[in-house]
Amino acid sequence: MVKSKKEIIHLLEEIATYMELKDENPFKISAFKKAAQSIENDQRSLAEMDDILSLKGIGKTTGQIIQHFLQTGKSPELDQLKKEVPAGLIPLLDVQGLGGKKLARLYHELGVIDRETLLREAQNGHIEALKGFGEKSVQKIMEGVKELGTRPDRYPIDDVLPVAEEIEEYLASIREIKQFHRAGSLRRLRETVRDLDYVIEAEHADQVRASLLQLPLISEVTNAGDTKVSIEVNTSIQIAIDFRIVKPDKFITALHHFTGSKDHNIRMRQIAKDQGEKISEYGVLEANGHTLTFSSEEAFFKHFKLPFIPAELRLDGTEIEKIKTKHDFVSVADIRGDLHMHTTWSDGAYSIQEMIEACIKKGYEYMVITDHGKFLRVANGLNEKRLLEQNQEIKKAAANYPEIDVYAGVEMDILTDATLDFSDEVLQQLDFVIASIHSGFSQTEQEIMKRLETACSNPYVRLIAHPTGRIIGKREPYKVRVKELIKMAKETHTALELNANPKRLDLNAEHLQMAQESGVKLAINTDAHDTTHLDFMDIGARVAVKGWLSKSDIINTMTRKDFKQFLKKK
Ligand code: DGT
Ligand code: CA
Ligand code: CA
Ligand code: ZN
Repeated sequence: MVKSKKEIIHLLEEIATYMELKDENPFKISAFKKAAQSIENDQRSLAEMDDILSLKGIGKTTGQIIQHFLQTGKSPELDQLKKEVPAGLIPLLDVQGLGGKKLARLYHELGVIDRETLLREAQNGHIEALKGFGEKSVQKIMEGVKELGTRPDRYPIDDVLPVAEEIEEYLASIREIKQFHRAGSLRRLRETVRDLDYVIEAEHADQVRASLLQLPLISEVTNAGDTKVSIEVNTSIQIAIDFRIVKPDKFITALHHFTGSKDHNIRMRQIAKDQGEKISEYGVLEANGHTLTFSSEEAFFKHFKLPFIPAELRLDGTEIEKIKTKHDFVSVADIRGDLHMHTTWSDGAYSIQEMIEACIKKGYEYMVITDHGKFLRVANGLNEKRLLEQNQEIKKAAANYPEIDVYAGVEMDILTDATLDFSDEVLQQLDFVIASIHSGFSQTEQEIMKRLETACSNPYVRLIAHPTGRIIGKREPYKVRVKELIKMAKETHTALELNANPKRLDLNAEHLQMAQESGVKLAINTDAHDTTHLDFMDIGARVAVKGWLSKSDIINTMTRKDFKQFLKKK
């Protein structure tokens, strides 16, 4: 059923796009865009909006469509539109530089209906000859088309996680499986993953194999051996999966082997060799010909006089030396609050109350609400008046929840001219100010660093959010010299954010280590735009382990009292 405003907004926008492709009356199209905008701009969540149809900006037609969608979760209007527009056009909407309007013109004026016809019209010069399209934009479109639909070699982890969850749900339903575990790069939480690996414990491999081959998503079976099943699935992405089915006593050594990394394994084997032993996926072969097996990875590492090495750290083998001196890592259980989240006041899907209740459910002792500031108009950013109004609302709501400290903050933009979106006079009224960059991604290193410097040196800015701006596999970071940013952060007592959203994960392992070595504090935040996003904290904490971080490096592990104290002064 329809649970959030986002779904309605998406429906309205999708209808508008299809209407654009159909070259419908611009007034009709803009009615749908306006309706979407007015829902977006309302600061209540769907559950709190009993009068959604009477919102200004929602007319008779849009109102009926919304009402039907709310009641049934369906939209016959959209279904009809989909039938009227060539199916091959839709994937082209994802091409960089092509929106609904431009694509509509190519469709109507040149007969573009799919990838092939688009390429044809680009090559024969017809697109370039159209008004509003130049040589440059044709070039950009061609590049975008080439990227489209080609199966990448590696997938960003965020694309892979939902597939893994789907697979795991299936594995959990196979009765003959005693236990299973993620292995390979997914278990190590590499930023990109080539294929998924699972180690499965079972007495009878053939029964498990038969069940695996019945997985509904399979597009190809590449191997159905005795103990190894390899398939390819076709779901949100097309990706290969290796399953290893092993007997109970071999589970741990197989898990270690297939977790890798390859270089970690090579180094472990060297260590075994030095003590006259041999590691394989089946166990540890002692000099006397006896094979040892283990009941846990802890026991496995202990056999080599090593502390447990978290999978996230199994990298190039050097971790095996390093772990001997440093092995207390932050874990998600140490996190006592989330310091970056959005509500319906800007572009979040849930209200202040709903976010508070969701944070209480997570067991947090404190939280900061940080909606966007006015610069970010696309996200319905708050101007001074609304920001201070929200501040009051947050305080009012907070009074009803003694179990958690709810602080009022803001995610303020650092503008392209290296000024800030709000004056100090406004900022000083807030509990916690986050600054971040959402614009001018193509600026020079010098310009970017100047902006970050302004933010760090501001007496009210406590944290730089998503400090590199990258989207894994999709958008390069802006030109930030992280080392220099760390230095600025140190000098100005500004914290840096490990953004836990698996699309972002700003600050990689190397950056985190640099920050730790310089004594810069970090915050692991989810930047939640939805209550379910609060769960990103698990991934965030695991990325922190990749950076060898301890509890004391992270500000949101502070006790409730210490955090309150911390807020008083930069
Ligand atoms: P990926 O799939 O490229 O994202 O990265 P991985 O690490 O998941 O690589 P994958 O799937 O080829 O193999 C899974 C693990 O199995 C790997 O991390 C270590 C182990 N492994 C596979 N092949 C070899 C090998 O030739 N030598 C050693 N030592 N280990 C291997
Ligand atoms: Ca793999
Ligand atoms: Ca593999
Ligand atoms: Zn944010």
